[in-house]
Amino acid sequence: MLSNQMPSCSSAENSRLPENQTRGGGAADSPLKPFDAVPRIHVPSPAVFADYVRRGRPVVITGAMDDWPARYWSPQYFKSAYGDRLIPVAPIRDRMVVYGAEFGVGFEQIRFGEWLDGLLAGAPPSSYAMLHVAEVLPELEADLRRPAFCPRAPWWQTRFWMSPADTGSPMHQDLPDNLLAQIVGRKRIILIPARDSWRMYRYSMTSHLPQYSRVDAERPDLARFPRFARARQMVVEIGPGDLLYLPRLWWHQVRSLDFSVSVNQWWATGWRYALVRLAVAYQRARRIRW
Ligand SMILES: O=C(O)CCC(=O)C(=O)O
Repeated sequence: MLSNQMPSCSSAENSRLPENQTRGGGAADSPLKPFDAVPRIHVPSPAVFADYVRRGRPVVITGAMDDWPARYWSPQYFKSAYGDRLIPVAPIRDRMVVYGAEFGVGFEQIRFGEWLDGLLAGAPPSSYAMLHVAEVLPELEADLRRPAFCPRAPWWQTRFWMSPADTGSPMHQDLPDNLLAQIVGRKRIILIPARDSWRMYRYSMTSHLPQYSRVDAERPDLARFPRFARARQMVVEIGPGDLLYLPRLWWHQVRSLDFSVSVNQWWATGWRYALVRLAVAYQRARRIRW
């Protein structure tokens, strides 16, 4: 059972697609209009990557994580190395992280070992482990690498995501640029460009979810959110060893198709660095957790 839930990094390699092919386009059961597919490229040069960033176009990068020690992570490893540590987890209801405008994402604290015990016994946990690496498990940084094609940035932040199979995280956007590294299992991501923000029915800026959408893109209620029907979407699937470049401000809703471990690296340069710092200060002042 466990091996089905937790493909090793290498055994799931065959879920990858050939270079330059994608699982782009609209989800089969979605009423939305697909537009371009997300390209897949092998490790780019800094100039090629900079062009994706400049144009704000998502891309899946293959072959860039081969030297990351993180590719050998497993639940057993986490249990023996960090089992006694307290980590934040977000409860799951109806296959989706619990969230609400009044409280944001409802985090709880649990011992990592306890969270993993259910998983190792074959009963998937009912929560999604998501944590800021520098604050909670800074040791994990040693297992990650900053890709050479990425720009030098004064601000980086790394977040760790460990989810049971078939868990969704809600549609939202982030200010920084993002590289989402898929380490174990597969994820399906619905992407919507920043220019369609006016079709996304954002929660109010005074809520605890100022960067979240009220739309569930997997089951959109078009009677309540009619503008969303014309939002352009891309759907991409990533598997172990894939790095998804997610341009700043692009909306994304994610579903873990398998037991899944990912890490994302956000970065900001230039004037956006100042903006991100302001946003972080705003979130801290209002105790917004995400
Ligand atoms: O993988 C997920 O569930 C969410 C990832 C995400 O929102 C992000 O990388 O910004």
